[in-house]
Amino acid sequence: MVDLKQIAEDLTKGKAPEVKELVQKAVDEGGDVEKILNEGILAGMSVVGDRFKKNEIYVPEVLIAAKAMKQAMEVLQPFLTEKDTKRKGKIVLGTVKGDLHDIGKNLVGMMLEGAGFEVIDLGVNVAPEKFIQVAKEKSADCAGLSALLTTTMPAMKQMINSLNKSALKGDLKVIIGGAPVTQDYADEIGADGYAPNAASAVDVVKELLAKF
Ligand code: B1M
Repeated sequence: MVDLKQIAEDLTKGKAPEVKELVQKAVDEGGDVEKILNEGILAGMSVVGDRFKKNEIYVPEVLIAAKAMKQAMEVLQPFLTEKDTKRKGKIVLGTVKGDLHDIGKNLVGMMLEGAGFEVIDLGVNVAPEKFIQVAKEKSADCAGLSALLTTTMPAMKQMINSLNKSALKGDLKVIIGGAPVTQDYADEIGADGYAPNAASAVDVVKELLAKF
């Protein structure tokens, strides 16, 4: 029987082929898909998140681990859909209008996926109305906005203003982040949450969506 701890351990080291092979083997052995996800893949990503938060590892290591997670998820995905495994919540994520920086946003998305959330990545240069439109269509619980330019930060405020005028007001939580963004700015524009890095974004979203 595949040791799920081994999957977690290999994932923290970014050993993509080994992780994928072990996950496939665990599935072939008839293992519980949810258990493989939670005790193997997500347990590994949780360790990666903690180490990143403590500055024990850096962006490249996280990206390598996240790549291993993505490959392993390809094996599990068909079974997860089939079993309709309950995800922790749905997040529409994007870099705001006028801004093309996506490395940090992608990292946030990977960490959220690693923590068991469903992420709908809208990419870069996302208009305020687009976040709201897709959140409505997909019944998302949270919108994650990233900005790397001081000149694009006002697009976050525009999104919250539009949200407050929409039917989703109060239902869709908003978390913001990016190098020039601060907690003060989040408070000023009425965002529900702010996170300085990808690992803490997971904690903030968990808190915001505590009902799940
Ligand atoms: Co640009 N750029 N850039 N750039 N770029 C910066 C941001 C800049 C600080 C460089 C500088 O001048 N020192 C500066 C902004 C100045 C300012 O406004 N304060 C700048 C500029 C000016 C520009 C252009 C205007 C340059 C030009 O064309 N004259 C232009 C703008 C294009 C546009 O967006 N319209 C531009 C273009 C580019 C590239 C395309 C070349 C490239 C982006 C490639 C890409 O993203 N695919 C690029 C890059 C790479 C950078 C730097 C060097 C690195 C950014 C990065 O990826 N960091 C950056 C300088 C720097 O930071 N040293 C710079 C790594 C990443 C992991 O960190 O994104 O902060 P970060 O994400 C962190 C946290 O912030 C947080 O978690 C992440 C992980 O811990 N986080 C969130 C991010 N989003 C979050 C969302 C959350 C929560 C947390 O919740 C939803």
